Amino acid sequence: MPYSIGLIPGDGIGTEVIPEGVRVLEALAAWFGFDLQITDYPYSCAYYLEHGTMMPEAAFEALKQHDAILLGAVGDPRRVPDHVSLRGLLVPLRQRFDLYINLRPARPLPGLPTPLKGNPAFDIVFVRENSEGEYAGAGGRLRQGTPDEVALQTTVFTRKGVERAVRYAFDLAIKRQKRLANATKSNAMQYAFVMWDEVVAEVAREYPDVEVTRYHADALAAMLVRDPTRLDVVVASNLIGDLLTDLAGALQGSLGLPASANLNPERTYPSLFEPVHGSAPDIAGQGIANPIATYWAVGLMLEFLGEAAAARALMQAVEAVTAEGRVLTPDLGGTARTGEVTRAVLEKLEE
Ligand code: GGG
Repeated sequence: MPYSIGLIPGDGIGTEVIPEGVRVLEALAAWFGFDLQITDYPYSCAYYLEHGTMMPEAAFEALKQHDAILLGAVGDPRRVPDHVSLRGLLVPLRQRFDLYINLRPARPLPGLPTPLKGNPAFDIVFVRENSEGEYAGAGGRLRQGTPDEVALQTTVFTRKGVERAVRYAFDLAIKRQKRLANATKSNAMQYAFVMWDEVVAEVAREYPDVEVTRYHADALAAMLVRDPTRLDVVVASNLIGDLLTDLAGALQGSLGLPASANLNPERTYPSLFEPVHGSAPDIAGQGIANPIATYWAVGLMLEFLGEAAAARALMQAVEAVTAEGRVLTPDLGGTARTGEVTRAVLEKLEE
């Protein structure tokens, strides 16, 4: 049976990097002997401007039929407010398909300089709760546009929602260095994060071999910059995970590198894979977007689909290209164009 993949290139550089991801995916399918059935979806800000919605209700039913979804980027802030585009596409997909784990590996790639002194070899996986928390969408605005305006945005943690994310993080930590960092802000937010910390402490009793450290998220951000090698698996809420993983991406050397897997571990729904970066309107249309985050997203997708050998081969080829340092896009100090990086990776795959 072919793997059925739904593609949502989205906006800006999403439309430039997703075709590159498909090129490497198709090459890997030929080399590793699996079949693909790829369906393209137009959901984006351009679709919104034409139809008044980022994606129609029927799209959920159509996308549900796929084994996995590969998404580029969402956002065209000059034409559509960012909260309309993000909350009209990516966030509802995460919530409707119960993609409650957002998994983001962060490690520097060979040969690429990082902003950190001595280029330390950190290797972290972030587990971000992806279905509720600060992005639950609960809240409202009162007396809008008046001097007495009030805006409320409520963090929603359910015990079940926190526990399943935390348990996933422990299961991952036990397979790695057995160290789990729990990032909250429970000194300032005495309800939601205190319950989160309690759940972590309860689940920890089932994993006596995992060393758990509780951090305030601001202190963890400082530690990420000072000495990221001390971290192994980090578990965090939706907002805190979003912020920490962009910081970690910058520490890798460019936001053009990291990818994330939005997982429904039970496989009731298709999981969704994406580069961490956004639509980058400042460089869109120039053909210089870094496609590595998209290759990495393809690698995470292949691993999830059970094609671990293909995923490994892809990342080895990417790392061989970065180690040589000849074919790099401008965000990494090079002059290569997006398609040239794909050609270099395909050449490495052929070697
Ligand atoms: N690659 C998808 C994308 O456009 N991400 C931009 C973004 O703002 N993401 C926020 C999030 O991951 O919650």
